[in-house]
Amino acid sequence: HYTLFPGEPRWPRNRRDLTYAFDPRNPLTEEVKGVFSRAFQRWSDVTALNFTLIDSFTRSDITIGFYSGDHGDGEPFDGVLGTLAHAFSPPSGKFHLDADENWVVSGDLDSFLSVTAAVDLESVAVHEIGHLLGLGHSSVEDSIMYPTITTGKRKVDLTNDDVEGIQYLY
Ligand code: TQI
Ligand code: ZN
Ligand code: ZN
Repeated sequence: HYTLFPGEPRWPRNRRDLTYAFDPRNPLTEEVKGVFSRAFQRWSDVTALNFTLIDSFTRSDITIGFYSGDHGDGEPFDGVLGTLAHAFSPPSGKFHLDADENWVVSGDLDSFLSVTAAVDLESVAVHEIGHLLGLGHSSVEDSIMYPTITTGKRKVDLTNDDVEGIQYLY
């Protein structure tokens, strides 16, 4: 079953349109930006929420960045594997990814075979966006919010449990 954070924090009901922006210190390809766009889409498909990419990193609701090691929030990243990413509960909007992971962005299964410790970016993004919106971890093994991911695997489809959790909140 899904869980929520203590106090059930969520984005206010009158904030259906949320914006996101990428840290300008991380120049990202259109391919990488497309992965995040698709990950947000999976949650907007099942709620009244809309997510729009804007240029201003300082004005956006959700801020996304790739960082190595200590990056100033007291939760340093740890190199390959271990912690992959973290996102904070509403209304923080902070979504940080470990720049040292071997991120796979293509969704192409062959790329997993040739990359050591490959981590599928879209799978992690869908999970972290769940946290950004207020979902904790789930006990349902196939759910996006289950707290285990297998390297070299892709898990991007919301399960009924994820949908029930997000529809409870929004
Ligand atoms: N990062 C953890 C996570 O996102 C951070 C974390 C631990 C956390 N406990 C939490 C966040 C409680 C919110 C609430 O779960 S991680 C997975 C998964 C990670 C883990 O890098 O370990 C995914 C990132 F679920 F597979 F374990 C992405 Cl998909
Ligand atoms: Zn961080
Ligand atoms: Zn998690």
